[in-house]
Amino acid sequence: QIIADKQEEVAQRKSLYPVKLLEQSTYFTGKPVSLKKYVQREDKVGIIAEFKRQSPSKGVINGSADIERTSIGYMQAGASGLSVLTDTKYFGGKNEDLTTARSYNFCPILRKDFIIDEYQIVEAKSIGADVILLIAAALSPEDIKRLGAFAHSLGMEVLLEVHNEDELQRSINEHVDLLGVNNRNLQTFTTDINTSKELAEKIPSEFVKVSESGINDPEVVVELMKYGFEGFLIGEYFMHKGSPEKACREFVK
Ligand code: IGP
Repeated sequence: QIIADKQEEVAQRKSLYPVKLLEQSTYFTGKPVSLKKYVQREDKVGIIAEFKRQSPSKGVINGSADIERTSIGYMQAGASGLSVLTDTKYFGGKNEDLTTARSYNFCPILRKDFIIDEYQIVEAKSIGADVILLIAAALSPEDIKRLGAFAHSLGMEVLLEVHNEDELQRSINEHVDLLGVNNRNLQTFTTDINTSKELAEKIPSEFVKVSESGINDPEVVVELMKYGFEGFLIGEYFMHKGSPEKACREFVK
């Protein structure tokens, strides 16, 4: 259903904001910042801090959070990058959130959305994103390769998200930069860190490993680093706190 909604949304946006228009954005001609490089910095734990107001599984997490304050706070806390939800229907996000985050921060920004069409990649760049997410569970291997190649042609990086070995084996290709293991089971919405641990050794070493979802303890990050993970995508745990920045700081140091 999410994908059907996206198709409709993309069709509407295409006619409202044609590619020619998006290409005129000053961000469109800019050079993206590398998330790969940022999470691999020696002196910091690679936290990718997510701005998420709500989710289908948890409902409202933080309805009053402010993107300007939160994104600046995350970066001051030492995060390696930002992840900004731009899906409105399921996650209460918007493109303007990402553009606001961009205007206040020099850091890699991941556009967190359900990408199914090249148009959304042009749009991602035009609103100031550096990295796109491709979800193996929602795309064919051919789509992943085609969309990844297109993102690379714009100088952007690609984070491929997988949940299991089958998705991993069939979906990886040379247009992927970071490999994210989502610890959240899409059927039950429960999270299990063992998903990351089990898949770690199956991920070819040329990809930067990222563990996503359900991370709520700095000890877990220390544990996952032993399995070769360099990036940690954390949303809910930070967002449900009064001070997402303070929570983030505890993970970076
Ligand atoms: C963050 P959490 O449990 O820390 O809030 O998870 C992130 O991994 C999660 O928001 C996410 C997501 C997604 C959201 C992972 N993959 C795909 C939307 C679409």
